[in-house]
Amino acid sequence: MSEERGEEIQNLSNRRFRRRTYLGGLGAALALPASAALLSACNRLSENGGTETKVAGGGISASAEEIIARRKLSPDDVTAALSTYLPSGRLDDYLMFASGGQSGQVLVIGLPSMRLLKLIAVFTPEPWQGYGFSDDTKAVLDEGKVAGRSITWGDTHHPALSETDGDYDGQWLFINDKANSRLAVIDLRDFSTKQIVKNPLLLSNHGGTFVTPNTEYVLEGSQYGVPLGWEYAPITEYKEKYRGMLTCWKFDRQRGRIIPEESFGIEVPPYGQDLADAGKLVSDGWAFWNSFNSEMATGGDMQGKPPLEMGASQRDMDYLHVVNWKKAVDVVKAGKAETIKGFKVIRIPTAVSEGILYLIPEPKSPHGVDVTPKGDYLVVAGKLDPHVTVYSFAKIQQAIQKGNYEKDDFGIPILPFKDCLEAQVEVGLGPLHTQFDDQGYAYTSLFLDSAVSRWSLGKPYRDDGWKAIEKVPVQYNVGHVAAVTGDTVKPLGGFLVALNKWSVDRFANVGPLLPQNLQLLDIAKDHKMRVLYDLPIGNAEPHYAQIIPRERIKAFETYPEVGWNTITQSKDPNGTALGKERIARDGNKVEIWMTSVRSHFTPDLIEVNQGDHIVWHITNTEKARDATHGFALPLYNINLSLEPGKTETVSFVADASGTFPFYCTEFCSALHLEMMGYFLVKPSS
Ligand code: K7E
Ligand code: CUA
Repeated sequence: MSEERGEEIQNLSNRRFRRRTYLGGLGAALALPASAALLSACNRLSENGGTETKVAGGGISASAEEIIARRKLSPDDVTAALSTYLPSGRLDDYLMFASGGQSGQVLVIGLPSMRLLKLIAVFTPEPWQGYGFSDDTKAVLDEGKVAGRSITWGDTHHPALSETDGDYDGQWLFINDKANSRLAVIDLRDFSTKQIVKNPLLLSNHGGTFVTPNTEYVLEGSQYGVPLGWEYAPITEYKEKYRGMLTCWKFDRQRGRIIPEESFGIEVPPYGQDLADAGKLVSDGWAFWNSFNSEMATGGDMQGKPPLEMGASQRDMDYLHVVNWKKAVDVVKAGKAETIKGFKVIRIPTAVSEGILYLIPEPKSPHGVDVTPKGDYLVVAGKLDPHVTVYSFAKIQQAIQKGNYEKDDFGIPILPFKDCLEAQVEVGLGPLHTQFDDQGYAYTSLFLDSAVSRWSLGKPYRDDGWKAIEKVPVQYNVGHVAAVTGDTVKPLGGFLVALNKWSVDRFANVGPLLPQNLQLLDIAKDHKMRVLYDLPIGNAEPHYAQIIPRERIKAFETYPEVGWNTITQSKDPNGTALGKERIARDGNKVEIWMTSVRSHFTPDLIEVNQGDHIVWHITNTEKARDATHGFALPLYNINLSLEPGKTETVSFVADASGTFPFYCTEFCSALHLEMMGYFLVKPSS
């Protein structure tokens, strides 16, 4: 923009500002509890010429106080804005990976700005990334087929960043699909999905994905019991035939893949296993799952039985499942697992006799279980109990040693509740999930109260003991909360995000299906908690999220070499250098090695015969950051994303004759519109 033109716009906007009524400015603002520093800053600004401030270049712009007055901002609003605003070009300090709920995706959000940076396609085809259009990404989605059927969505709940020594290392991300009991592996070098695994014995999961402290295993717990392998069984045989399963998926960091052959499940009763967490430090080697239907209710509301949710809430206690996964690994290695439909499973009697599985009563219908940063306590939040219940890992171990326990109907030891209990803290109504900070505080979401509770952990975290400190309302009905590295051995505190289920009146009316509301909270130690920012999510319901310092992510800026295969993360044999483009025919197979570079595809004219099998490789030979091209082919439903260096292959039968202009879908250059070509398919008769 020229200086002259800039000044013109500046003057125009000044005229507009002058026409507005000044609303009383700081006088009004001062009456409210105010940040003195902010107000004096505002005052300093306004001393510089009353309500208007000179800006460089001679123009006049609105003063901070004028904007505050015009926009009717309270001092709290202003400090909130100052806490989250990022000038253009400045980077967020943290990245939040949030589940994308029913979209089957993962959302990447910058903090503190709360800007959406990316959607990572996982269980759902996604055109911008060309995900589910190229041969390789179709193959990833096909790994998620269930009994041969393509599933075109996922219900993602719990993202898990890979960990080293119990802390996020920024290398991998895992996420579950609750709807079909699947897991995905995302490589954070390029933020894209590399693998989907289908649990061969289950149809729903929930307590996953959670990783062990060095990402040896990715844990996945079933939710709704089925006969393992989900074959038909009458509901009257629920107790005999239906089961849950806790699956330990082996992750091979070198290969960047889950290895199903080295993975296994632990059979458990059909108690409706829920959320989970892996032990760490002192509790490394153990994992914990809640359950909410130890009643084994099966519904039948139209057959004169209590509705399922009532049946599932009859007892005062459900069971926390305490699992020694390290011992389970040894038991599988010793050949003591059975194989069901090709998958290794430790049966309940073996799990009991080997000391792998214990139960502890926990208050009615719990939801979250979260391990404290030192691995020494487990925090269980019961939806129908206003307390969080804190178990001591040391006491659990003592109770196991002591050995005089009752057993459930399946012969599983039940450790006495009182023997394992450390504390109960009344935090409020409907506690669900808990995170931690660097001050020895815990933060629990309160679904029914629509609030977040801050409470203090007892020793060795804080001397003030186990007690509730304060509550801050959120809008509304919070599910999970996520604090910066808030479930690791080194929580950093500072910020917390409340992932709210309902937004009701927070946003402009966009019809009966409302966005979710992700709220950023300031949880710094020196003042009360406060809500800073509302981020509407308008494409699905996020559940859990994890927040990692930005600098721990070492993603590629462009692919390392031209001709890169993003699934193998190595050179693609069909990567094509400039000048090496060609078209080869072998019978009715036509193979094309194409390049893209600003602003052309080579070749840009391709003629084939109707019925030919086309194998089309495209290499983006660009080396400049952000020089992405797209590739769209009409009728054939093809859209690729070609980031700098990437090679993609798409295969199809040219079964429709016609004249097909293909083109670049990214506005990549001044001659972007000219970046096209013709694919001519000559009719066979
Ligand atoms: Cu509470 Cu699936 Cu973690 Cu939703 S779950 S909130
Ligand atoms: Cu390449 Cu537009």
